[in-house]
Amino acid sequence: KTRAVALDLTSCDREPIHVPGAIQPHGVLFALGEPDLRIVGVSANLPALIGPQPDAVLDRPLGAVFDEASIGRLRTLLHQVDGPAASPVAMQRREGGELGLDAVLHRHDGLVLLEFEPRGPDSEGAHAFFRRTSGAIRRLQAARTLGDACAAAAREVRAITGFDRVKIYRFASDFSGEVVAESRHEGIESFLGLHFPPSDIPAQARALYALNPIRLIPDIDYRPSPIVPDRHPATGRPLDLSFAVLRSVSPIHLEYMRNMGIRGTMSVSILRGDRLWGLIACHNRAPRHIGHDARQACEMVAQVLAWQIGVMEEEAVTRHSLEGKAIQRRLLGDIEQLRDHRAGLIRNSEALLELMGASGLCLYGRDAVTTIGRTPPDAAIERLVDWASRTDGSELFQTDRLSTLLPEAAAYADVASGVLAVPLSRTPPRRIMLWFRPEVAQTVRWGGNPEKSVEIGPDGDRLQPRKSFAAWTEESRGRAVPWQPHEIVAAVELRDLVIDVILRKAEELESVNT
Ligand code: BLA
Repeated sequence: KTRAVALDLTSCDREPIHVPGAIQPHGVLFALGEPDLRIVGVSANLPALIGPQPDAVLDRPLGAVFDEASIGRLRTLLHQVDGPAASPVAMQRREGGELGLDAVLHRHDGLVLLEFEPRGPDSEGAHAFFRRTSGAIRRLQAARTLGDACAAAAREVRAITGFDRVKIYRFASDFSGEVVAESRHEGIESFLGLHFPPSDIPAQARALYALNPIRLIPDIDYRPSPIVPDRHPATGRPLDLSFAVLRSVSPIHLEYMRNMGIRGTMSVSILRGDRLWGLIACHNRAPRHIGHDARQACEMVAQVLAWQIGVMEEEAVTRHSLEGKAIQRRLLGDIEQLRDHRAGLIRNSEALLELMGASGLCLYGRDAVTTIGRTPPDAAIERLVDWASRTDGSELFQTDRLSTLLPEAAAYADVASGVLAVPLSRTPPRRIMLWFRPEVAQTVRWGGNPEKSVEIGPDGDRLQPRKSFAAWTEESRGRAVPWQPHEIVAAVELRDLVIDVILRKAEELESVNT
């Protein structure tokens, strides 16, 4: 093994995956200083793929290895790009000629990183590339729902890459995730609908994937090739490979894939702005390398999908708001007809709960407590209101894990782990509208087969999906689905409507009395 790793879940977040000191050996990495393109670091497998020994080229200009025309092309590209270059540069050796490798480059941390990798069988020239990607994008854009769009993206990425199984993996707010769409070879098991705990893709990996949208592990059984020397000439620190396509990946993750029976993987980030919405995660039972062109095509599919997700999420919010308005109109009509806002709310209770994604509602007032759906017992509501008014008097109050704030709420976590409390009056005596959400169902289907005993590899038992899932289930006790901004807006609108009705009633009473 390349290094010892501590065997607890918390250390997962701390493995510095961007400075592994090594690359995957299917390619060669050069670290170059500017402006003279001096070789300040190179991977130890240089002789196997390109020629000279590392010692023979270190501290010499790149021209010691490649011909003048190649260096010229590289310099032109460097003038044009700041981050990663969009297309490979053709490089020829001074001796030995054509390489049959693609060379991609990017600038990062004051160095140029030049990476050689096998030319994909899919290298195809601009024309074919655009025909293929524009076809994929057209089919993707025909999707009408989020589910269709995800399914189409999975199909297109599988068609482009030939992976056995392509999944759209969506992160929840706690960074656990669910496979929401899948395209697969019939011979490989389905992951559709399965959930995975947050620890399977730890925080630093998610942060890196938000910056660098694609990674590739052609063969998880590779032996890392170290970079010599692994030292930034200016800072003395290990080389930052955040944006390198050849970056050697976490041995923990390799073990995880081994336990899953997978040999080759690729994943592409689905980014909404700078937030990681999900991943297109690809698996292969046999090793598989994907060339530069095909990777770019997959990145484009991910970008179009992200754009569609944005449009569809906005549409869903608009739809929600229109539904909210319709329910308000109905509610107002009913209140007028019944001459009682409580009776009006009760008559519309099902639609209201659905609109709010809540399972219970309580209208708490000094003279009456009305409950709809599933709510905590009256005495508990009494104490809850008392507590909420003390902590957060006149303002709207919301939580998706009540029992961490009010320990006694653990007793009714199954009906009210989430609470959204909207005061109807600013001063005592209190009137307050409380929406409740249950604990997230513990019935999600998780990604580990409880019947099958999982192999324990050299990195220990934490890589059993079942164990990490059990930890997550424990962790998610007492937690509800968080309240979304548009749901909070809907609750405030309903509050305003009810206040209006109450005020009008009070005025009517006053005018009768005077
Ligand atoms: C990385 N974990 C990953 C990646 C994926 C997953 C997609 C990105 C790398 C890749 O493309 O292969 C997880 N893959 C999944 C999941 C599915 C899938 C959930 O297909 C479901 C369909 N992993 C663990 C545990 C730890 C861990 C317990 O299970 C830590 C203790 C670590 N996973 C881990 C690390 C990385 C990772 C460190 C980063 C690998 C890297 O980029 O170097």
